[in-house]
Parts: sequence; C-alpha cells; structure tokens
Amino acid sequence: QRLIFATNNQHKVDEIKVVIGEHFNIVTLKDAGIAIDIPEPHDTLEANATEKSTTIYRLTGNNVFSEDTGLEVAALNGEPGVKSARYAGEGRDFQANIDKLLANLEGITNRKAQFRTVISLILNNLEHLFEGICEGNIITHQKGLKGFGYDPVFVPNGSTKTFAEMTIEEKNQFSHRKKATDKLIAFLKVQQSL
Ligand code: ITT
Repeated sequence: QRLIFATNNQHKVDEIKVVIGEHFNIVTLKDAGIAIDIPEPHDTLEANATEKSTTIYRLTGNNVFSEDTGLEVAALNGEPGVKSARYAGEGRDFQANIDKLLANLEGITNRKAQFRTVISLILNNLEHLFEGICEGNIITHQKGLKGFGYDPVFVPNGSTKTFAEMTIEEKNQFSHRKKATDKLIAFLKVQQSL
C-alpha cells in the first residue's frame, strides 16, 4: 500500500528514501503529480507538520506523512527553530540564513545546537507524531559541499565533520531525520502486523 511523503524538498526525500524505501512504497508529491506549495503558518514544528500532512490527506484521501525540521540554537533561545527556512527573510537564498546565524553567534562561545524533526503521519484518518533530535555544535566557518540547508555549519556530537562533509549514509548515522524515520518505520511495521 502506498504512502505519500508530503514534501517539496528533494534532499529530505533522498535522505528518507534510503531508510524507508526498502520497507514501504513511498510516493513523493512529485511522483503523485501534486504541485502544491503547502503553507507553514504556525509557530511550532508539530503544527506545521500536521498542516502539511492534513492538507495532502484531504486532497488525496491517501495515507500520508510529512515532516517539519528546525535548527534550535541554545544561545539564541532556540532560534531559528520553526523559522529555519526563512530566518533571513522570505525569498532570500539560503546563504543569507547561514550568514545571519553565524553573525548572531559571533563572539559567543556556547555553540550548542540541535536539529529537531517532527514527522506527522496520517494513517486511516488518525494522526501520529514522531520526533528525532540530533545534538551538536555550530562551527564558525562553513565547511563541506554536500547536504543542504544548515549542514555546512553543523557538526553532530560524536563526529568531527559537518553534515555537509558527509554522504547521506554517514549523515544518517547521526541525523534527527533518520531517528524520527526509524520511529515511523517501527510504528508502521506494528500496524502492518495487526
Ligand atoms: P517541505 O516541503 O518539507 O516543507 P522545506 O524545505 O520547506 O520542505 P522545512 O519547512 O522543514 O522544509 O524547513 C526547514 C529548513 O531547515 C529548510 O529550509 C532547511 O534548509 C533546514 N533544514 C531542514 N533539515 C535540515 C537538515 O537535515 N540539514 C540542514 N538543514 C536542514
């Protein structure tokens, strides 16, 4: 049975598909021919994830999951958090977000941060949430060309490399998204066996 992954972010698809692809038939919005820019108007990752999954569920009636992710920086009181995609303002290129983050952390020694992913699954009209957290530090100068978003400035605990210096497989040994996805898979497997 197919499960729609409601995202327009191909990087998220690439990271999740290597984990979940073997277990379930994942169909992206693109695969399903759905061209829609889902708004993220809320002030929590949970509410935005729910908005994305319910929008697509109402549209298709198909079981669906979405995810919302934020980078939460301790010294910035959890910012950019839910605003991670548009920290430097709507419509700016992503480098502007990284530049703003590094500028706001200039001279600050506490560089602790975490990525947090919230997955919202809608299965047979019921919602289930799954969270994944990856703790680490923001470095002072970006490094690496792989990955996306804030990957060039984030070093997960237990590594000396930024996410942008890692392959998807390496990133998945640490990542927030992988942890949330593992919980989703475990849940779906139990449902399948019922
Ligand atoms: P959707 O279509 O799924 O909504 P999006 O790109 O809008 O995709 P988010 O709303 O979750 O995704 O935005 C979170 C931002 O945080 C996003 O723009 C990324 O640049 C950044 N981000 C999310 N996951 C990340 C990761 O694993 N590594 C680095 N940056 C990440």
